[in-house]
Order: sequence, then C-alpha cells, then structure tokens
Amino acid sequence: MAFTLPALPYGFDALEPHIDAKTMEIHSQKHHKAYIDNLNKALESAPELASKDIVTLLREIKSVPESIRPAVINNGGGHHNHAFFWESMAPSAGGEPSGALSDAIKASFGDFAKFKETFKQNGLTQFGSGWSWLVWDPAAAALKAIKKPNQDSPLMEGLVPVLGVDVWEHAYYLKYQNLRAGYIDAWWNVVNWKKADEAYAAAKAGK
Ligand code: MN3
Repeated sequence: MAFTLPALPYGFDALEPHIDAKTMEIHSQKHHKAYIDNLNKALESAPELASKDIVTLLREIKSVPESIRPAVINNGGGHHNHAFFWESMAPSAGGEPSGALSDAIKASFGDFAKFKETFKQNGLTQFGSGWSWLVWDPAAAALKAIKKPNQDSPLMEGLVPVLGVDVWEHAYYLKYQNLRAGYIDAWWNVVNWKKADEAYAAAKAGK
C-alpha cells in the first residue's frame, strides 16, 4: 500500500501573516509530495515492508535493506516530519502550553521562556537544513530539545516527537529570506499546543 499526501488540516492561507500561503502551498504540495513519491519508489524493491506504517518503518530503520535505507531515511523521514509539522500548526494558535505538557516543560527546562530560547537556538544553530525538536525520551523519562540535520527523524533513535520546526530554507525563504530567527519568532504564533499536548500524552503512555 503506497503512502499518500495527507490533506492539510487548514487552507494554504490559514497561517498568514506568520507563514505565507505560497510557502504553505509549495511546501506541502511540492516538497512533501516529493518525499512521498520518492519513498514509494524506494519501497517498490522491498515488498516485505509494504505493511509497515511510517512510524514503524522509521523506528525499525535498521531492518530496512541497506540498498534503500538512505532513501527511506531521507524520504520516509521527510514524509513523517512534514505530516507531523502540519498538525503541529493551526490558525489562531500560539500562546503557551497548559496542563501536563506545561508541567513537563518546566521540569525539564526551568520555565517556558527557557525552553523557547533553547528550542530557537537549536533551530538557529542547525547548520544547513534540518529541524529543531522537542522530543520525549522514553529511556530518560524526560523531555529533551534536540536538533537534527536533513530529514533525520527522532523516531530512528527511539525518541518521540512532541513539537518540531522545519528550518530548511524552503520553509521560510519566500517571506523571511535569510532571516531564520524572524521565521522562528513568528512560528510560535501558529503552534498548536493542543496537538503537542496530545503528542506528549501519547508518547508518555508509550503509544
Ligand atoms: Mn520542509
């Protein structure tokens, strides 16, 4: 069963003025679509993997044949990262997390402001393309802020994404040009904390 491009949970212009409509359209319909097409192409030679969902495929990346592993890392990671990213944003969102995730962020980072600064710095200091992530680390039973190059999924190291921001230039260049910091500052206004809280609860429950 081939992977398909998920529909955005909102219109291309829904995140304006923070994320512009043209970027959302190209990012989802061209970039994300290409990861899915290339993932499907790579998997044609490994029918034994056809029944695995994308999370399982990435968690069990070492069981993917070496001949197609780099393609699955790049394009499977690209697919899951973007599907997760669209859900992590919403119109009329932003603000601060509440409830269990808020408490966990305070426990791991001191307070929300310190978390935001760490997460932003990870995004700014990711050289070239990549992502800044807030993940649940089951082994440490704690939240962690990490950065990853390219489309490397945290799932490949047993970490569970709670929130992530795409810092590839394609995510912001049309509106922010070289100003990655301005993009990240604006991005906080569209963070869907309800989704992040759900992702945290599911991660902590081992789902
Ligand atoms: Mn992207």
